[in-house]
Amino acid sequence: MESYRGVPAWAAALVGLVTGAVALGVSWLVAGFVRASAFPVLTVGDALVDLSPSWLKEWAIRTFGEADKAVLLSGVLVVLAALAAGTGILASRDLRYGHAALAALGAIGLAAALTRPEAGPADALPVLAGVAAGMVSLSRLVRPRTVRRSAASGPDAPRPWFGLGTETGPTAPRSVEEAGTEPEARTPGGVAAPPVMRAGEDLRSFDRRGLLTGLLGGVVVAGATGVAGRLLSGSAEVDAARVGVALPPPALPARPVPAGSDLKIRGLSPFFTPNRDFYRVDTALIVPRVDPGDWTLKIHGMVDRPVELTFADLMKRPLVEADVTLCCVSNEVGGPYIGNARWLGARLADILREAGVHRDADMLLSVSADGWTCGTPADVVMDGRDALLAIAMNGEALPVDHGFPARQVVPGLYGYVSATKWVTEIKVTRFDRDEAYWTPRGWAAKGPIKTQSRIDLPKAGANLRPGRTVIAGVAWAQHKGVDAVEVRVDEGKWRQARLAEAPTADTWRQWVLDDWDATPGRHTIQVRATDATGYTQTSAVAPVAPDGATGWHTVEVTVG
Ligand SMILES: Nc1nc2c(c(=O)[nH]1)N[C@H]1C(S)=C(S)[C@@H](COP(=O)(O)O)O[C@H]1N2
Ligand SMILES: [Mo]
Repeated sequence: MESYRGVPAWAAALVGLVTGAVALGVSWLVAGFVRASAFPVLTVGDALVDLSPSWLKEWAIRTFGEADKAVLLSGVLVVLAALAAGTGILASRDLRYGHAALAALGAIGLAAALTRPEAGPADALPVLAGVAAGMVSLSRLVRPRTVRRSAASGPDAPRPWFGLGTETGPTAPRSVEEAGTEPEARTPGGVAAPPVMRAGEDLRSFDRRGLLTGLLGGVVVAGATGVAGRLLSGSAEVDAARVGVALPPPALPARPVPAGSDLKIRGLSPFFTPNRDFYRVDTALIVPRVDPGDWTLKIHGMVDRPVELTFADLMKRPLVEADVTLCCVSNEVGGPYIGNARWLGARLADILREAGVHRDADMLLSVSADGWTCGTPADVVMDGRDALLAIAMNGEALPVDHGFPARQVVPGLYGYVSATKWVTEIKVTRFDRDEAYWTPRGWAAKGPIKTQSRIDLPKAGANLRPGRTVIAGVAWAQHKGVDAVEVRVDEGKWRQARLAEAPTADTWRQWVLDDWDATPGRHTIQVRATDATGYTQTSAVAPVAPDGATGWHTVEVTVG
């Protein structure tokens, strides 16, 4: 095999990158037809999330917070870019090596696409189309060609060149050919021409203009397919459908929020968390876009009468409004993964009763449109609390990020065992027969929320002026209720904070201590809550896994 060392590595790498972009553009376009989340970058990212050990996931959440997905996807793209550049370099040696590299990448993509829990055979199409497009792009950009040489150029020899076009086309390597024979012709008016190749050298040369044209063509293909894919993925339609949802009035409005539930202190979490500020935790790299017109909820398993509800059915049911504070089991002590909202939805217990749940069933295994699963204790959902199949959040249809068109909300349980977003299925079953997504990954099968409290003010590390200083925060013990919050400074005496009102035991309560006299120096502020069962938060520090963190939130400040 002839060596093409003369092709600069940067050009070969560029060819590889553009080929990668063409492959991804075409595969994104096809994913637009099949299913947006079948896009290989996403399926590979999803597979990495599934394959990574719990400690790595926890580290990623701790380190990157809600940016963890963006970081993961950027990582996948950077690695892909490096592999694409390498593919270009291989292809500049021998096109077959390049094709083999693309096929190997395609195999990884196929494995990722077809092992997704929600995958069907059609999920192979975006990868196959992308690999095919990449191969075409690579063959067109790296094409060993036989160019007849004039006598001055030496013996006929096959030689490679980069670039699109045909031998007689506008980008054919005329300059190389002609340069070898009559360089003057390429130098009109005696102006210095770009460096020309000499006979013998041109064997290892490439055509810059052809390369540029080819690369531009590739970029245009990648861009056009990318845009078309975005339009096809249907996100615009779902957004429109969401805006078009006319929320029915609640049959059972929420308990009036007592005056004084929100102390309106600057820097303190407001009683209701606005939707745009509400934390988001899920395994979806791009959120499922579910058209309410196509949505159904199937209830099956250990029931007398399986049920299938449409969105219209759901909207016709008597809807209950409830204020519920949702929080995540992976919230560290003092962490941000908690928010309070007004939800509107149908009572899950009523729907389940209509289906006729068998006596020996104890688990509701809910499934979301992207295949994520969640196991909720049936007795908790049936015990009369406001366990909802929710369609609205703070007065608007659920935001897509928060589960549009429908999600579960169960007061008192961490989100991973209760709050399935984009829910499409509830299988009535038993904990000793079925396992939900997080259980084999090191998290407890059941996850009642632990009583907790957080200092919002002053912020950790704050520099404060001496004198009277407000200490304030939130405390929660969903479905039990918070009875007391105590604060201490520098391990001194615990002092009772003033508690704000709360409409029910299902929301957090704000608290404030507004007469701390801050003296110059460094100080440590701690908080602990007592719930309505009489339990006071333990000082023992437990990590978030397997069933939620414990310990007192502690904040250090400097006064000076
Ligand atoms: N479909 C789906 N629903 C899900 C999850 C998920 O990964 N996928 N994560 C759960 C977890 S761990 C939490 S804490 C809540 C968070 O809900 P939010 O993103 O609306 O705040 O959603 C729950 N519902
Ligand atoms: Mo969570």
